[in-house]
Amino acid sequence: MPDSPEYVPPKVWTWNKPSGGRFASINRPIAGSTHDKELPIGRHPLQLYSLGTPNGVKVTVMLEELLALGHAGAEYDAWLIRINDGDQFGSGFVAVNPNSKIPALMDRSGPTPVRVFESGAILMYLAEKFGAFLPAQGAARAECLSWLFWQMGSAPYLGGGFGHFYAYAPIKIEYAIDRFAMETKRQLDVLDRRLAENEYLGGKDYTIADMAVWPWYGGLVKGWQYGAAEFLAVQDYKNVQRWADAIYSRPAAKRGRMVNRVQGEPSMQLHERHDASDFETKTQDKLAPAS
Ligand SMILES: N[C@@H](CCC(=O)N[C@@H](CS)C(=O)NCC(=O)O)C(=O)O
Repeated sequence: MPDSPEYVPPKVWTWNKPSGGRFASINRPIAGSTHDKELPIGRHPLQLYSLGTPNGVKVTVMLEELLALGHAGAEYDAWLIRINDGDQFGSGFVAVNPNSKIPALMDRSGPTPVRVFESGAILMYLAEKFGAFLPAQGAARAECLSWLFWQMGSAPYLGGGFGHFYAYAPIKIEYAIDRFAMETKRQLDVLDRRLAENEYLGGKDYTIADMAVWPWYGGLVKGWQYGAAEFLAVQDYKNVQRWADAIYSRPAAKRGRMVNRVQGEPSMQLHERHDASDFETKTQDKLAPAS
């Protein structure tokens, strides 16, 4: 457990006790692998190593959308990386993402495999590879990328800031919760104003910007994150609600949200995805009784 609010930091910080809280078992101050473990490789061109958190869902939504558009080259194997068990510190995973965080992608479609890490980089890579969900040039491309990078900079305040101190920290610190609730509500207002005048974040078209923002802020206003819907009065963000519902009504977004998901309704959990038919036959409600 951390010390009381009167804690006085020492001159030099040292890693001399567990940090407490939900992620105490995986938090550490050094990078690199902790153990040797090769990653599995499936039969498809794209190999995704991930978990169904908001950062992971961005990529599975994109892959399912690409497949729905008819891009057969976007067929993928989605392997489960259990971050609470430390899978992200295995040598194989670290070779794909030296930052030890999901999602991580290996594109094995060409003669030399290409690794891509960071969800924003993965979305851009896929959008450029398939020529989809990212305007090719000009103002529309600039707007899409602006919102994509807005997400990369903003979501850590929501997840690492608000979510951590409201839901996961071992003690409730009013200062921290106030600071990050304020910023989270400001961010929701930024989105709400944008979506009051535009159907999607980039403008009239659905793009990778929406796919990046939806799992975080769409999930928040739908009450899927941190049990904080009432606390943040998410019903007030009417345009964000409208946009979140519109994306959730897309079959590909629904499927993307199921992949590598390990909590919630068993019929919505597809731990690994290796074939389009897995959504019908391998969700946890179908597998669990047999296992
Ligand atoms: N900026 C990264 C963030 C990725 C990230 O934070 N992933 C989390 C899960 S949502 C993770 O793998 N955490 C494991 C750890 O911190 O050890 C991205 O967008 O890909």
